[in-house]
Amino acid sequence: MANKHTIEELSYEARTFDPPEEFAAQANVTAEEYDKAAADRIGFWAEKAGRITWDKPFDEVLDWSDAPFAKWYVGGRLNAAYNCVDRHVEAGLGKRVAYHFEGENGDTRTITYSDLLREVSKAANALTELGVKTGDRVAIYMPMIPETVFAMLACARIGAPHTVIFGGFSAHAISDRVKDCGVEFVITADGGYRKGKPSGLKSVVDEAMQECPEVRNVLVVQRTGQDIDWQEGRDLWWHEVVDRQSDEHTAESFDSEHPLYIMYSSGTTGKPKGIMHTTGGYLVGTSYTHWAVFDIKPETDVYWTAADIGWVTGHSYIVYGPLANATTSVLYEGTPDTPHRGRWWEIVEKYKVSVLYCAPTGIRTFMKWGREIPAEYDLSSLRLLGSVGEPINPEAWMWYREVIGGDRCPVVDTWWQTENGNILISPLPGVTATKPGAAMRALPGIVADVYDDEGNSVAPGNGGYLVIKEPWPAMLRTLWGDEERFRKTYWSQYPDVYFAGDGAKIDKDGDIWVLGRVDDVLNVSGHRMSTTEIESALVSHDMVAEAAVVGARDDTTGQAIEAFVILKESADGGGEDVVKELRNHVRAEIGPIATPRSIMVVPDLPKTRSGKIMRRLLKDVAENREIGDVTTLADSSVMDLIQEGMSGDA
Ligand code: 6R9
Repeated sequence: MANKHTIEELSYEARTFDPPEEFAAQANVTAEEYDKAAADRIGFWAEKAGRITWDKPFDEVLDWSDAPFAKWYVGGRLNAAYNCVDRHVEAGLGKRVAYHFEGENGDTRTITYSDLLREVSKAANALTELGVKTGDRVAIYMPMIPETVFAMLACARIGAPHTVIFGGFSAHAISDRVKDCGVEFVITADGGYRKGKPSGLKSVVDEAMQECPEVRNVLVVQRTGQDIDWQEGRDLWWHEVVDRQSDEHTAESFDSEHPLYIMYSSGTTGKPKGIMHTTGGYLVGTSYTHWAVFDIKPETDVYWTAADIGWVTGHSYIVYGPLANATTSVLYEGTPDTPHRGRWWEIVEKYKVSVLYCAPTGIRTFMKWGREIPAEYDLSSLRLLGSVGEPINPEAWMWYREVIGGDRCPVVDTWWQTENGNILISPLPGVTATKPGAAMRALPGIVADVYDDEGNSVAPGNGGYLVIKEPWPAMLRTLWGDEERFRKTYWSQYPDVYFAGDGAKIDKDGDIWVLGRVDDVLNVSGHRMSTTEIESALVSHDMVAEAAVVGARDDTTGQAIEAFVILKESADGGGEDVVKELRNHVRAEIGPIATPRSIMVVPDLPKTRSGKIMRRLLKDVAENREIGDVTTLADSSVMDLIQEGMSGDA
C-alpha cells in the first residue's frame, strides 16, 4: 500500500529470462553460493580472500569495532601490483595477453602479462628515482592508453595512492583535486584521440598547475606528438625517464588497509568527495565479483569494459578486477562513432569479445542509430552482457539482449557506486532468472534492503531508500581528509547501515529495482514517484531512444512532470502529434498521475562522462532558472542546444 513514506511502485515487469541451460551448466557460481554466504558471511569473505596472494596472512577478517571505519583482513600484507601482474608471470602465464589496446586512430598494441611486468617495473623504478615515496599521492590525467594502466600499477607497486582524474575534466577540476589530496606529482600525456582529433591534456594540466605550486614534477607521455608548452625542471618526458629504467623491480608488501587510491566523485552539490579505497579488501572484492558476475574464464574469455578508466568502473573492471584474475581485456581509447558508428561492433568482431560491460547511455545511443549497424558485424563471440551506471530501461535492456546478445546471452544489470568499490547488486548469470531493468538481488556476502523514512523494511511492491546493512570488503574507508562528511553522508540517515542515496523498490517477488538518486524523486500531489519508471515508459514507445524526466515547481500539484526525449533516427521529426502521442502513451502505460505536463523533443541530453543524465540542469531549464554548474558535463554545448530549443518553442 502506498503512503507518504514510500516511493510508489508504478509498474510491474512480468517478463523473465532463465539462464540458458548450457550457460548454467558451466557457470562459475551456483545457487549454493547464496546459502553459504548467508550461513557465515565472515567465513565466506575469509574464503574469498584466498583468491589473492598474501605476503603475510591476516589475523582477523573484519574489525568493525570502530564503525563506520572498517578494517578488513587485519594484519595481512600484500602488494596489489604483484597480485595483478607478477604472480601470473610466475605461474607461467607471461605470454597471455593482458590488453588488446585499440587506439581511436586505429593504432594497436598487444600487451602480454610479461610486457606488463616489465613496463610497470620500469615505471615504478622511475617514480622512485623521482622521489615519489610510499604514501605520497600521485594524480593521473590521461587518455585511455596502456601507460595509464602502467602508471596506476606503478603507484600501487610502491604504495603511492593514485588519484585518476577524468581526461575530459577542466583545469579547475584538476587543481581542486590536486590541492584536496596534497598531490606533488602528476602524470599526464600531451594529448589523446577523441572524436577523430587529438585533444590536449598537457595544456589543461599547465593551466591547473598555475594554482598548484606544490606540484614538483609533471611526467608526460607522448601520445599524439602535438606541440605543448614545457616548463624546464618541472616537466619530464615519460620516454626519457621511464624507458632507461631497469625492468626489474621487487614489489614490497603493504598493510591490507594501506590506501590504494582516492577517486573523486562529484556529488550533486558541494565540493567533490575524495573516496578512499584500501588494498586487501578492494582486491578481494573486485577479483571475486569480476569472476562471479561475469563468469570469467581467464583461459578463454576476451573481456571488454567499454568505459573510461577515470570512472570507478574502469578502476575495478578494466584494471584491478580483470588483472587480479589474469584476464585478457580490450582497452579502447576512443568514442563509439569514430570513425564510424560500427566501431564497437568492429572491435567485438576483431578480438572475439566474449563478455561486454557498458553503460545504458551507450545502449540507448545505439538504439537511436538503429539495429542495422550492429547487424553488419559478427557478434557471435559474445556470451554475456553487463550494464552499469544508471537504471537501464526495460526496452533498452531488451534491445541489448536481442540485438547485441542475439537472444542467447544473459544480461546482468549491475548496481554499485564509487563508494562501494565493486558490484553489490546484480543477477548471477548462471543462477538468476533476470527481469529487464532489474538489478535483482544482492550478491552473496552482501546484505541489502529498502527502507522507508522510519528505517523499516518496505513491504514487497513498495519503494524507499536503498541501504546496505553489513560492511563489505571493498567498501570505502573514509572521505579523504573529511571523516565528518563520511559519517554524515553515508551513516547518519539510519543507525548502523550504509545509506546509498538511491531510491529502490522491492517488487512482489522480492527482487530489487534501483530507481535512481533520491534527489530526483518526484512528488506530484503527494504521490512520490521515481523518474526512472516514467522515463522507461517513454522509452517503451517505438519512436523514443532516450528520455529524462524532472519535477518542476507547480502551484497546484507541488511538482509537475516535465519530460525531455530524444527520438530514434527512424522516427522523423517531432511536432505536436508526437508530443500528444507520447503523453497518451505514458498515461496508458502507468496512469494519469504520471502524465508529463510537457514533453520536449531534444537532440541530446546533458550527461556526465560516465553517461549519467544530469537532471538538475534540466530542472533549471524547466523552472526557468539560470543553468547551474556544468563543469562535469561530457559536452557542455548540449545545454545551449536545449535552451535554444526552449526559446524556439515559446
Ligand atoms: C558504478 C557507478 C553511482 C550511482 C548509483 C546509482 C547509479 C549505477 C546502476 C545505477 C541503477 C544500476 N547506478 N549502476 N542505477 N542501476 N545498475 O556508476 O558508480 O559513478 O559512483 O555512480 O550510479 O544512482 O548511486 P558512480
